[in-house]
Amino acid sequence: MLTRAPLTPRPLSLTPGHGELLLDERTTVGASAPLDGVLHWLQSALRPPTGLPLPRSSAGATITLALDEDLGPESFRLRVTPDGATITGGGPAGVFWGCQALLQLLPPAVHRKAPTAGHRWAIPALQMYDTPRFAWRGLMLDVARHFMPKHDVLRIIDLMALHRLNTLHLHLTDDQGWRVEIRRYPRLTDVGAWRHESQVGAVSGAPADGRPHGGFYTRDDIREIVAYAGQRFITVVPEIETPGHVQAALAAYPSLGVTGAPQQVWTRWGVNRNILNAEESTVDFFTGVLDEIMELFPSAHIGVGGDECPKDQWRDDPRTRQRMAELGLTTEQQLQGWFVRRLGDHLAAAGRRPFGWDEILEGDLPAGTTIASWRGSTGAVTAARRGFDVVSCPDDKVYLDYRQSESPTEPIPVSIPLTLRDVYGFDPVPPELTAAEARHVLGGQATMWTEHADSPRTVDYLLFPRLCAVAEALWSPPGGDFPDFERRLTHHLRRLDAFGVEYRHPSGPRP
Ligand code: TNX
Repeated sequence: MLTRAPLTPRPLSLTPGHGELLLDERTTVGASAPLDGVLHWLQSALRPPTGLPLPRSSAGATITLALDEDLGPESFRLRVTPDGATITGGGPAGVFWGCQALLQLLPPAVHRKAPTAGHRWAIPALQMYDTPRFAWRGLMLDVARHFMPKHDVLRIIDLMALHRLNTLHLHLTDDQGWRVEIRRYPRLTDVGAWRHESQVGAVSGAPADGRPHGGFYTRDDIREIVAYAGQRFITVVPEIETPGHVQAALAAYPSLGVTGAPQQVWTRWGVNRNILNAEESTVDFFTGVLDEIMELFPSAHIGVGGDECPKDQWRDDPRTRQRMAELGLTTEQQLQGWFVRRLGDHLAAAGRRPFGWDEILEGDLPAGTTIASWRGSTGAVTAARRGFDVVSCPDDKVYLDYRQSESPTEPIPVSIPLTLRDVYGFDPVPPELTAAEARHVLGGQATMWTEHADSPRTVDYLLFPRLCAVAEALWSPPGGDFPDFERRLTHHLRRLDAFGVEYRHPSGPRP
């Protein structure tokens, strides 16, 4: 019976029972008040595909949601008998993840948006207990290189929920675009959100169509994304890149740059030499941006970027050299450290935690900073040993913009191959860490850079099914067995089919 509905991610403990629970016209749902939101979500998920009314009942409901504070906040117990189902979580998030497990026990058609023919809405009897290995189970989405319309971001959030991922790191700004409205600096989006395509298609093969590319999220778009994610127990962590990867901001406000020269939103990919100047006025500008960002995003963490910042312009600029002398700094690395520290202190003073790529370890950092470790695991090791929390996203394991096979016909052949099996082998904790150091590893995240993913369809192709493997690496205990994962995936792909995901088929790209 269980092989009919194998779960992804792999459950910690599951004991099959006898018989099944059949959902029908008489099925009711119930929960206590703190779980109203989860209950509404469950009704809104089950009603469209089943066509069942699923009314709320105050006592003796068929499906009951409950809390038990002895469990961890994201942990849950699921008990299904022919008479009913109970999902008990340590907190509302645990109940919600239990609901996701329940959905996976139903036929894949439960992921459709309207009723289709001939489904028995049966759930196999069982007892299950599950708890996530990591608190940060993330996906980083680069909406700067190619803008992702809000509707598609909401869809990605639903797909994250299905895989019990709980953190969406939005890379909102880069050389090629600024994607969030900032009221006090309207040119950031009036100018910085639009570019003329020139290098598009260099790898993906898509022809540039000559139209400007762009878009951005208004403040209400962001509020909607944050609230929609919140209803699914997903935290949205924003990132504003500094002091490199800023050409879109320089196009809007050239005086933020070292040279002050007019710029266009960048139309190439790669590492850009144009970086921010280290003036007090630039710190003020970005603390102002971060103030508006903090108004919109309630997340504990706020990203300040920090990766790939070539220091040539600082080295060659007499004013910057003078500034360094005033600040008593001798290297450009220290100057980057000074800049990141100023923004980090501003965030910390507001009760938030700075979050940046592992390059920021080259400078002095406020306590409570969290590091996204991307250059292999060296950043994770250094950060954990220095007492900083870490989110592991090593490029050789979870960079889902990288090509999915060695095949010469593999579409979007970026960088080194990262096969499903490679990704499945991801462990966020580098083996050289002691148990005490490893406690700094909050978890991990897949990264979806979009230089060569110019549409949501291409993002689907690159994310799936590799994101399913990442999700399991972040939720389930270590030591998963790839052939077992592949077997479960065969079934899981039917869920993705019903959902409408254009994944890469594990046997290879289809003709
Ligand atoms: C490096 S990873 C970058 C990104 C690129 C990515 C492409 C990181 C922090 N910086 O700007 O999009 O490589 O794979």
